[in-house]
Amino acid sequence: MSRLNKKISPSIMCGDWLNIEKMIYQLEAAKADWIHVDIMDGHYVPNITFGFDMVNQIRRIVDIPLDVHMMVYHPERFFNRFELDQRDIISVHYEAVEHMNQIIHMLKQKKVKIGIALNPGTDVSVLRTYVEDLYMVLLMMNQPGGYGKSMEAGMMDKIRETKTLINKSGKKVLIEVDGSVSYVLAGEMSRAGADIFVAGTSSIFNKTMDLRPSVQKLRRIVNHVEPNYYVHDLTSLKQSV
Ligand code: S6P
Ligand code: MG
Repeated sequence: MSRLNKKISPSIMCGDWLNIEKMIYQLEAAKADWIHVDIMDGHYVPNITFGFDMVNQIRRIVDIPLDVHMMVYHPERFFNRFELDQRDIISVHYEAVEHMNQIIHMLKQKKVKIGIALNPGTDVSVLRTYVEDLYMVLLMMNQPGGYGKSMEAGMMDKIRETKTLINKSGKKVLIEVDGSVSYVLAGEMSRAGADIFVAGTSSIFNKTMDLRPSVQKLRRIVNHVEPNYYVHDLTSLKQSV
């Protein structure tokens, strides 16, 4: 993937739930690449968000891919309820699934793109068995279930390890980072090997909610058109936190 092709996937759970339709159109107009939809079951994570009906309704009003992140035990129970197609990605959590091979088989039959999500504490080596079938690996930078949390220690190295594992496999698998993708950290995440950046309260869903310039700013940072504050510039770091 060329550096200029890095993608922004805004997480709508961080936006205005009472105006989701308006927000989706704003994100599309802001040239967001994907829409990230978090599905939570109240068991795998202590929170409840959207369900398949919401995903299907969003599918009907946009053309850009839906990036469906299932934080759900037994996600296979719901696959048939999603009206998704080959544009879209469904990611399931490695920790929440008993028979990953079966899940992968079902998602292939559904003809969607397949992602495996890992919690911060899950070792990237678990991906080796499945890398062949994956479109994407979703790396949580903090514990799933909420927003506005800090990045956990060791996550930049984890991105690098994932990139190495993928490179060794010879497969083209994308790396998505989710959680704490701030203007300060995103440049370094990108350098470490991340391809897709879930934009939440740490970046575009801030006080101003001015989505268009915020998506553009994050895009410039992950493509290194704007400087990487994390490493080089402590003055800018203070201004942009
Ligand atoms: C949380 C979920 C995420 C959040 C996002 C929040 O478990 O998977 O997609 O919406 O991580 O981002 P931020 O910038 O508030 O940390
Ligand atoms: Mg998510």
